[in-house]
Amino acid sequence: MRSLRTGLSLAALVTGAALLFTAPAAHAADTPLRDLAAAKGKVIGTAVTGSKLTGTYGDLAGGQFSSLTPGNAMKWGTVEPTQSTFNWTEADQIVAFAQAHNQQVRGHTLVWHSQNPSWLTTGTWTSAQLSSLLQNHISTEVGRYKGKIAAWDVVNEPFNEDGTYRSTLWYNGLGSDYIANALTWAHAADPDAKLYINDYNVEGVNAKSTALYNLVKDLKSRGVPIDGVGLQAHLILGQVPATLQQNIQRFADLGVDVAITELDIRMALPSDSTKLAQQKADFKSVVAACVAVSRCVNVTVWGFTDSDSWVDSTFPGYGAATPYDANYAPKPAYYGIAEALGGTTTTPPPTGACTAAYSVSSQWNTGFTGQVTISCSGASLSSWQVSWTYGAGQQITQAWNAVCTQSGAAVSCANASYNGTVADGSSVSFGFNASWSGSNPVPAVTLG
Ligand code: 9MR
Repeated sequence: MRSLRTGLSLAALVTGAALLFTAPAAHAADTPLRDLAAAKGKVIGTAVTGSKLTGTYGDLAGGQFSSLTPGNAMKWGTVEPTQSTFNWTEADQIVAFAQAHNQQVRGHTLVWHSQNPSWLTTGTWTSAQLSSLLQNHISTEVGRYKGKIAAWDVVNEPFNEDGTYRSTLWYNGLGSDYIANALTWAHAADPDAKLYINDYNVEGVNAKSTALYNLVKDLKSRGVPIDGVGLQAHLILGQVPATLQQNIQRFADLGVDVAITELDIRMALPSDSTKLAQQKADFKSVVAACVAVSRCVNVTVWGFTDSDSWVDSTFPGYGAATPYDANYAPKPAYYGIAEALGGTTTTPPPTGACTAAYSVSSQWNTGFTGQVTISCSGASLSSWQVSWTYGAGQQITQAWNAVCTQSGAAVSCANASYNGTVADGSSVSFGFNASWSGSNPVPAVTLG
């Protein structure tokens, strides 16, 4: 590392940048998803985190979506961390935000095996006590938000993959009728709310979705208040079940609504333009399947930005599962949703960009060390070449991590054998030493 001999601070050294191709800026002119959905008679939702509902996150959550689902704020462990001590702060905040933005709220979730308070899960309860705890919980929470919740995920994830009932606090303590009772208690507390059973891996026709189908059929025949099924749709890139629409239709034919409640489509990281294009096709086909069935009423994404997704921490090496990137730029997936909702994309979907930035990192009386960084976002490169023209007689004397040639004032640097690949979301740098005299202006660089 060379020291600075001129007394110039690093901050005073200038940086030049050249764009290979640029992504269109924000698509303010595009019709919001919520308006497209409304024109199709659908609701489009997102899970949200209450503390983030300001700034760009708030603008997008309020402007693009017609329904909000609290990602965690209404779960039992959140609202009653200590028995009889309630914390409704985040839930209230999300409901107020939704009302201010003319949005529905999907309540999530009343009866689950996960995210329960420890006082509940570690306690020893008789069946009668457990039943009464559950009834009180449902009456209290549903009652608090009576008239403000369009739909409740009353029961969450009751089944195993083979269609048997999951062994949980509720099933083990109360038998399978905990489901019918929970629905009945919720209906008593808010007769206008639509009541759902919600599960994952029930998107296609399979043993688990068939168990859900049989349960709904049985509940309907017994007069239990069940209005809909939630298909969570935590999907993997390229694996939208071929039977999705058929499955939605069979529930609709039973006489219940269907909602896609937690849609995300994860990919192995890093993302690249091929994967993002596949993800667009996948989002589009899921939304299109819902659009095709009139009783499919809502598609909700489980977080709308890659910066607010459960995927990355739960599935190491996977991510990029939502329609907006971590900087709130719409990804191709966003346009897949828009197109399935009948939107015509007036601005082309962003193709991403790779850029090259030239900087001088140290300079002394006769020479300097420079660096060029090639960065890709929403795009990738398998080889690269960066060129520029020096304006004041500078002369490259040595380069590393690139093969550089200089002819007169024209410099051209190509990747070395080992660093031609620049993956989406990553960068590659090379460096050089050069001589200068008089002045050392920063050239414009071209990446090609
Ligand atoms: O998004 C939720 C995440 O923040 C929590 O850590 C996680 C804990 O299980 O729950 C996530 O939401 C889940 C939802 O409530 C039910 N279906 C699966 C979702 C993803 O885990």
